[in-house]
Amino acid sequence: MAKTKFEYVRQFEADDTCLQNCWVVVRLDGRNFHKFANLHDFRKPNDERALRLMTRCALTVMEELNDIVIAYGQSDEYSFVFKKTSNWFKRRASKFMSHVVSQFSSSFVFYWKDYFKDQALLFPPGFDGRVILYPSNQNLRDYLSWRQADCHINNLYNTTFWALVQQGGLSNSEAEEKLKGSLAGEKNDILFLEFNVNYNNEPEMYRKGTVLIWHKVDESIDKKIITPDAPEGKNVVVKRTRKKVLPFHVDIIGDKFWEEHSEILADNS
Ligand code: DGT
Ligand code: MG
Ligand code: MG
Ligand code: MG
Ligand code: MG
Repeated sequence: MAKTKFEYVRQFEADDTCLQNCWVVVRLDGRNFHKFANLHDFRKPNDERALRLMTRCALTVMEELNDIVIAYGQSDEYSFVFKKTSNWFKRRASKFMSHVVSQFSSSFVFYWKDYFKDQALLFPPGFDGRVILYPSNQNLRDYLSWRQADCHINNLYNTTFWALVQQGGLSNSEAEEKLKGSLAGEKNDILFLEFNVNYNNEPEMYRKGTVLIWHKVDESIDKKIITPDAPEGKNVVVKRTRKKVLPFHVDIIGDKFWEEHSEILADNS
């Protein structure tokens, strides 16, 4: 096609190619979810439906988009890690971010009723997104550790706060005052001594968040085949391995997870 005099406008597009050899992380976060959670009657401190819906959306993102090796989510956020060698959309940051956020957002609306049943979605939710590059495996691990530590700190606080309010009869501001400056051990003690709750027995999904990784799974499928001795066809069971995204609620701060899944950081796929 002949060039027009308008073509030059393309040169105004900024180059946002992500630096080579870096992990590309896209983190999204629900916009104003404090209000969203209240208006949609989210259970406190954790709404299982909301967390499972978030994970359903993240799973869709990993399956629909290319090159995501691991995702981690908690509260109203999810982080997606594209492999170092990804050349998807020529590594353009805006492509990574916009595809992740739009796929996630549309999935959130699409799958809402599977998790919230009769609870109507009252307005269209939004998510922000950002791209962060990490040049070393240690940087990436520290990033994910940071998010999981954030999950732990917030969840311990929220679990204690809502125990004081819902079971202890304190007002929100009284509970806030009581927890001001308290250490983790003190919150554990309040839960155990006042409410007979052992924090370590709280659901792992709440305490650890959710990690999504690819797993090889063996599948058996029924297939009709035609052979010389069965020209009309016969049913056989065919076994095959397939890669599938699976959720885990495990510690990703220590070495164990990374040793058991050493292929994630190897990035030679
Ligand atoms: P932002 O991200 O600056 O637009 O504002 P927010 O309000 O989304 O703040 P953020 O992302 O720092 O905090 C997440 C909010 O989402 C937090 O206020 C509580 C709410 N939320 C997330 N998960 C749950 C849940 O399972 N249950 C309830 N009740 N609330 C939740
Ligand atoms: Mg925020
Ligand atoms: Mg938010
Ligand atoms: Mg958040
Ligand atoms: Mg197009």
